Amino acid sequence: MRRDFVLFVFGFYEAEKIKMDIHEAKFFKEFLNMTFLSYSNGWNERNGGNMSYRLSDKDSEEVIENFSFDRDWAEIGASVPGLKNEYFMVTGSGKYFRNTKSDPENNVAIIKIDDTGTKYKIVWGLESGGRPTSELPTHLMNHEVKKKQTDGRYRVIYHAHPVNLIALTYVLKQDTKVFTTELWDSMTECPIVFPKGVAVIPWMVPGGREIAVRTSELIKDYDIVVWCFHGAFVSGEDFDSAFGLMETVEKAAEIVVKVRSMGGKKYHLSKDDIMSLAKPYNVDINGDLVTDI
Ligand code: 2HA
Ligand code: ZN
Repeated sequence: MRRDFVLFVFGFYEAEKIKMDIHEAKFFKEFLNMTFLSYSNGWNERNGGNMSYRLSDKDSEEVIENFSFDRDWAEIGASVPGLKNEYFMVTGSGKYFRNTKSDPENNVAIIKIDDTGTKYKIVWGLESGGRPTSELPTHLMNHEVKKKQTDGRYRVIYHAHPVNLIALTYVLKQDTKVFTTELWDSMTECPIVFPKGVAVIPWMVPGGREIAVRTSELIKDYDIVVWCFHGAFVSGEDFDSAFGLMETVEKAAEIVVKVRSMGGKKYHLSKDDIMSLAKPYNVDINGDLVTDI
């Protein structure tokens, strides 16, 4: 009798422990903080940019009682079997990063992928209607690649329109080596923060499967892909690393813009200088990407 009572209380405690208002969940708060910070940095005008986070089992167990499963399944527009039954927090199509934090119910959603990896269902949010981001195919295809490649460590895909990086796509040769060398050679931290370099793809129509396929091919080897005349896609283990990468690349781009406005670089970090950072900082810098500029 006593033992039953203890088990009953313990069971009740366990049930209580997983019941959480979604607004209190760490991933939820971090997602909203990051979208607002990105907006505040001027990288997400109007409905520009989008973000997605793959929930861990612990995240979804904690907040599952906030979900409702009665909405219809919808087509993703891509096939991502490696993500079957996963939950994602995503920004809404046409919604503004400026508003996500103050009104998450109407600007973001949590979706569940079906067990074929071709459909999704909104289980939380977008209460006044709407769909997940127009870039959902790119987000999910990138997640599928990164989940597999990193054994599930990478959870964040983030797209923004950072000013200086976009500006550079009108001036620099639209080439992975040229961008990587220019940016590495603009601040010593750069080869350490993004040792794999920066991939560049020429202009393409956004929102479709074609750009999703091209980006997901490149995200295998690079954590950041620049979309010329448009913005950048970043992948990261968590919110801090994804945001930190965008922040560092954009700051490097700003330095390049300023230096060019002052007449251009008169001095450079040499390839040897760049490569000499690898050992003391224990990073694998891809020296093949350093080119003459
Ligand atoms: O969400 O940024 O690329 C609007 C966009 C599309
Ligand atoms: Zn965009």
